[in-house]
Amino acid sequence: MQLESSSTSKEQLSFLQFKKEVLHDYKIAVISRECSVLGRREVLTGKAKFGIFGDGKEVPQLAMAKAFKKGDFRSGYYRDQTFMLALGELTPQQFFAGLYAHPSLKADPMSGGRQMGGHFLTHSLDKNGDFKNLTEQYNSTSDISPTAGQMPRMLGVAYASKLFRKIPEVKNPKFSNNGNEISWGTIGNASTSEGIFFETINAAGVLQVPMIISVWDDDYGISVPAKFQTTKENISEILKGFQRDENSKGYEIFVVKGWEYPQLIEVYNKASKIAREEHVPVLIHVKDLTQPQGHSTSGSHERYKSKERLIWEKQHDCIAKMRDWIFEFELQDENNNTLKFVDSESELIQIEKDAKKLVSQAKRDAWNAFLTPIKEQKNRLVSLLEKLAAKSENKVFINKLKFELSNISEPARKDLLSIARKVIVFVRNENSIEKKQLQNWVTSYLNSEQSKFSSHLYSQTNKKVSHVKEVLPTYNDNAELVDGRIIIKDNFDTLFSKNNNVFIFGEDSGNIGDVNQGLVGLQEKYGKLRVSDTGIREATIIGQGIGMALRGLRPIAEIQYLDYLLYALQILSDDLASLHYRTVGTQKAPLIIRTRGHRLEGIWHSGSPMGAIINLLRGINILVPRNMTKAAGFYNTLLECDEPALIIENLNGYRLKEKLPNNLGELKTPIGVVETIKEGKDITVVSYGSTLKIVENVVKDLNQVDIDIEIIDVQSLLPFDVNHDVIKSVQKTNRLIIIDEDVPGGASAYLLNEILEKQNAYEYLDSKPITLTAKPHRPAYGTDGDYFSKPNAEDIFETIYHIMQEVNPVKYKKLY
Ligand SMILES: Cc1ncc(C[n+]2csc(CCOP(=O)(O)OP(=O)(O)O)c2C)c(N)n1
Ligand SMILES: [Mg+2]
Repeated sequence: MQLESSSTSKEQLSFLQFKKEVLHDYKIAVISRECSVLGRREVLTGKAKFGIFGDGKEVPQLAMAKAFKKGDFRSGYYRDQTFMLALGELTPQQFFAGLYAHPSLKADPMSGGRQMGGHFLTHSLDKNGDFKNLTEQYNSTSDISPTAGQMPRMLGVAYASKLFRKIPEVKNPKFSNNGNEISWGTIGNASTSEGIFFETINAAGVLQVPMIISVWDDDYGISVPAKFQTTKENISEILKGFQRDENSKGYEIFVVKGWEYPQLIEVYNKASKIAREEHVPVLIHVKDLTQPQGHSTSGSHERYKSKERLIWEKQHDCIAKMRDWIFEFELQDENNNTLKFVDSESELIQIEKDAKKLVSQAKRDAWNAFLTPIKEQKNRLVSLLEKLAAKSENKVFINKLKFELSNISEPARKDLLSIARKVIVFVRNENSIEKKQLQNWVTSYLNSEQSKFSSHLYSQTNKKVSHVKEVLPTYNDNAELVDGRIIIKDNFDTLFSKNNNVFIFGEDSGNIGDVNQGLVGLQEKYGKLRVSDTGIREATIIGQGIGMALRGLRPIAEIQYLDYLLYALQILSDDLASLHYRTVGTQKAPLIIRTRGHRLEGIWHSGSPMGAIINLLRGINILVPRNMTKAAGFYNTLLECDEPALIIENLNGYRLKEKLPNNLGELKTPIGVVETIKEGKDITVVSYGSTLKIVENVVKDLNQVDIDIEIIDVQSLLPFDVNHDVIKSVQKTNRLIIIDEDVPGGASAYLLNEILEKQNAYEYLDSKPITLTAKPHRPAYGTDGDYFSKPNAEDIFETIYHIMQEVNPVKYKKLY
């Protein structure tokens, strides 16, 4: 409904329609407010753990919902419940299910209880994990808690519209209608202080994409006022330089008060027209918003807001203002009749009463749905304990625990399991059917409930990485020896020609074909949108990829050097790595991140922070190919899968010679499978990436002193050795050394843990297992810096020799 229609609607009928819409909006607003009010109460009475609600931000969200079309996407934050309610993508009952953390997608479609309430999404995938028709539904990417964390992907979602519009071959009716879709963002005023906010704003201006970012400005970020958050205390004021004009492209910027319902509708209409039609980014600064109940349930704003401010907030509560506007609205029709939305206040009071009733019922329903299955289990358990106690010599103890359990009227799963598992300890020496029944109950309950909290870290569909079988490289008889970079480039060439949905982008990736020439000539061949340069902005390069992947494209985001991945680590960890898990497999972003690293020169060009990466990025496949043929094989594998991955190419491998395969684009490196690259009998050497070359180089020297090593290439850190091949080697050699360039206790410790604990290697070891790593500091510059910082050939030789020397000091004399 446009504002103009209100002032020009002379006909009774259209006025009636307008009135209906306004009153419906009002109803949504009060329902939303009531959810916040009761939600807070649920936390304060202990039914829910924490609550962060959308009160005080209701009215602008109604306006945003009106301009939001099917096919559009939202990337927002925890205040957006009204928007979701207005679209019909959230019901009050689901709102409460989220608050109670009901671990079921049916009850809580927003995350199956995994996320704190207030984190919203829509489901992009069907039961098989395939994309639904995203143009026929409202879409919301899945929220994350870190402030401004929604920004990078918002860019990618918007950028996808540009690609869908500009590249005819990419058109796909399931994903886009000529790129008409808008990426709608919301963010709190204080969160605009984050670096990734500014990085995203700049990138969207450069890329000219249909992104509308609304800043919900309530002058505070928890207790910290705008004065400490934003220069001039005014985000639209300081972003004025982004405003487009006749000479240069940029943003359209609107400022509007958060309680002016008709103006908000007008602004949102204008904004959506600009973004949708012209692909111009828009900033809407929504001011004068309030926090009727304070920031969240963990504190009260009376502690830090002045009396005057609190009074002002009461007076400017957007719902109260909307109510006044509805109540006072009058229009003369052509016959001089006065048209009003309501004839008396009682109509509004009725709406408010109905809303309260509805929300209260929804809350009760959600709580009952949450509690009933646990209570049923509780009753079963109580009866099992009763029976067991009757037979047990530990009757007194069991009865005490049973009594404790009976008294918990609203139990959690934890209460049940804690008590049952304690009882098992009491009856450990007993033998009875009742004990067996209790044991069965514990294992089956643990079994059935654990997956509710732990499933979907990776794909569970037939597109998971483990489903792709290895395809070995094949060679012509007279296969050429070429630089590794040629192999990677020719492989990309084949991939781009085979699949129009594949894109690659990063710093220097386009025009010069990346800093190591792995993409040379490909921009010319496939165009500036398929192979493109980006600004220096690692976090939003990743966000660009996440957003594109969420919309069905197959992006490869390039981070120039591994060391610079750290700028993107937050978004990789918080957003990409957790995406499939936190959405319980209802969204996927099979983004491939390409980077290069390990051995080079200097503190910021030769890092290998693999421990940090594998620990922060569970949910992403972490691959460390030893050469470019292996790397090419990983890209080919991944493009058949629906999981995200990071591929770290060897920086020093681009100029090393490899035989040119004749099945580029087809060869596939399996993921999660190690490779034995040299057999030997004395010791198993596990390594990966650049270090492997050095290990290979000491083989001869070790042979000369009669040490025969077996070398295993890890290839894939996450997942690692799914077939447990390393243990087969250790069973033979009875000795193990793990070598990498990470710090002590980094990825080598992870590998040791996997091999010792998961594969039970300790049973077969005759020598202490050793990790040989870099020094704990960053690698110093230059040849000697490298030599003294990272494991070198002599270190490797001597460490292995030393292990053998301990085994047989007669044969292997001490070196020092
Ligand atoms: C990276 C990060 N830092 C800190 C927090 C803790 N935190 C949660 S909300 C919030 C304030 C956000 O204020 P604003 O962006 O204005 O949004 P509002 O809650 O006022 O709507 C803070 C500091 C967080 N979630 N993430
Ligand atoms: Mg704020």
